Amino acid sequence: MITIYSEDHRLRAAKTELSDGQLVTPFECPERMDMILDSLKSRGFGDIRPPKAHGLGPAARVHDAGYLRFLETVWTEWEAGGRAGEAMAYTWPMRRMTDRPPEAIEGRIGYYSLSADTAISAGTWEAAQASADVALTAGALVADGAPAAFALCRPPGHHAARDLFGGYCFLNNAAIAAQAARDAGAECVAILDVDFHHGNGTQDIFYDRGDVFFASLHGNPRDTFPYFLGYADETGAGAGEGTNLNLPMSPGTPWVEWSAALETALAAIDTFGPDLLVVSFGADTFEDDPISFFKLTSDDYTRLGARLAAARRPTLIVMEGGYAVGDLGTNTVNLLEGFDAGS
Ligand code: 7XA
Ligand code: ZN
Repeated sequence: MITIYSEDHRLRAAKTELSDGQLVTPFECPERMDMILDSLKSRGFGDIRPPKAHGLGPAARVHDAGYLRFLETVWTEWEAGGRAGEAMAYTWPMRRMTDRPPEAIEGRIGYYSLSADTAISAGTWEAAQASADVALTAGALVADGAPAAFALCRPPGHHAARDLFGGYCFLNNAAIAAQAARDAGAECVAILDVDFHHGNGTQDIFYDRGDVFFASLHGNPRDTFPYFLGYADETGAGAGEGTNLNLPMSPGTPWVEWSAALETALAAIDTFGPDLLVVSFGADTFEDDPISFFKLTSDDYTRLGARLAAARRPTLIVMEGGYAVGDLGTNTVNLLEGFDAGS
């Protein structure tokens, strides 16, 4: 399987994350990619290619124009105010408040964010654009006939909504690639999100559309991030009614239970009959992940890869989360190896 990867991810190098009431070194760090690259090269997945630049057109198909302008300028505006720290949100439009983007950057950063964990620093915007290019370039390979491709995206994307960043995400790479596939002629696309966290951004973008099916296996939002979306009763709206499937699970969920939910999702996707399957893949379902609570083992990722291959659809695998950095390469390449073996 070919991997698309950009060194520009290193431009995303925030120093701070608000976690457990402290400013810590971000879990979503550049070393994650180094571990995956090492494993790819040592295990026979050395066909690693750079992305092509696509400009902002494809991102503008799923993201709000004001939001994209905000991402482009937030760091410059923040820094121009003489602030010593990284750009962080600390106030949000809440119940019974106005829905208007303020002029001041302290307000606008809250308007366009869903959480306080994700600090913005120099280079974040450039890295986010490169990450979307990675997904688009890998998607183009599949559109051109490759049975599958791996988009080694960083920063991740599935929490990024039409006009919100957070959860380490800025541009929704999977959604941008899915929309690009639609624009290139795919009649319908399914996105299967197997990251530990609910893909609230992807759900938000496609919730009222009948041409993109979204299925997500994730930690129950009553117990974990993103808390305010991802419940089983969110099934889609309008033309999208019935095209959103949430399968939330409890702390301690092991493969036997998780894989039963996977079968449910794949059966629904099969009924939908997409031309393309986009897999939002996070290895934070791993038993030793520091911020998650499922119990998948390294061998389970091989099983997952084989099962995805058995779906027999053109498949774009898009990297999302995974923070057990020492095991991340093994787990990710296990998935790819399982997929190739099952193809
Ligand atoms: O898939 N999403 C992630 O892996 C990032 C989740 C961020 C959670 C932050 C909680 N403090
Ligand atoms: Zn995650």
